[in-house]
Amino acid sequence: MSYEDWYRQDRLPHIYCAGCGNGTIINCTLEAIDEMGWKKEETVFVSGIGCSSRAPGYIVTDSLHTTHGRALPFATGVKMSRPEFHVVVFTGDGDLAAIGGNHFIHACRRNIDLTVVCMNNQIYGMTGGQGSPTTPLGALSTTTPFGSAEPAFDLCELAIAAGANYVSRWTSYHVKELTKAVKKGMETPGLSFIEAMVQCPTNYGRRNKFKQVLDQVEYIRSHSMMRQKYLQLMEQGGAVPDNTIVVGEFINRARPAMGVPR
Ligand SMILES: Cc1ncc(C[n+]2csc(CCOP(=O)(O)OP(=O)(O)O)c2C)c(N)n1
Repeated sequence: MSYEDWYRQDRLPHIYCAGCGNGTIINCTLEAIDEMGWKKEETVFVSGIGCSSRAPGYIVTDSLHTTHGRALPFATGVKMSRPEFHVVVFTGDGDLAAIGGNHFIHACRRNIDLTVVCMNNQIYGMTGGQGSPTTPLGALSTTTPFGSAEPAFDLCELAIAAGANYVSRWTSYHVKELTKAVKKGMETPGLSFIEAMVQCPTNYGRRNKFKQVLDQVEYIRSHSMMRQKYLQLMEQGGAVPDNTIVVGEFINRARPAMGVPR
């Protein structure tokens, strides 16, 4: 596929910092859409506010760049009024799980037929690096200058508990796996949640002693553990290293969904 066909050339250059992982996630999502054979005029992107939420503005389809935390209510409106449309939500960890947390659990509960891609950089990127609900224990941010004292939300487990039909987590390192997961999410009726861990060199990396972009990508890679292996270890009563990123498919089920085209 040609990415040029999907990007609004007149909106370039984009706002992302050098080394940002968001572009990788957007490309993987567009690749999955291309493999699905979705037409541009049938596909709508919806986002909230944040660096990650800027993504729809660079794509040629119709899109909604909405208010902070409200991507899912807007996406719900689009899907319920036009179920034949394919609706993809781009969001960030702050947008989805802090100000938008309530909307997230209820969209999963209703199991609305949406594909939700969360670029989790573990920080508020756009506003200069405040801690978010996914900032790891001990991590530095402008609001946690001595290291975050709070445990981080596990967004995938949250989506499962709330009722989403498809849930997986990958990272900006796992390009092929992530593309496949997004596609599988698109194929699954109901709410599909795909969490993509991304590096944020400017606001997370610099503060947390990743001197180079690649250092952070390598950290993400080396801390990733397949879910099967993780579950096995847990069953045996074993321990996993701190800040392990559990990756893979978490659930693929067929709870009754809303907004599925007849
Ligand atoms: C109602 C409201 N509160 C606060 C803000 C300020 N604000 C803009 S983006 C953002 C955080 C975004 O974080 P995240 O969703 O993780 O996205 P990122 O920029 O890291 O991709 C905040 C708090 C806002 N725009 N609107």
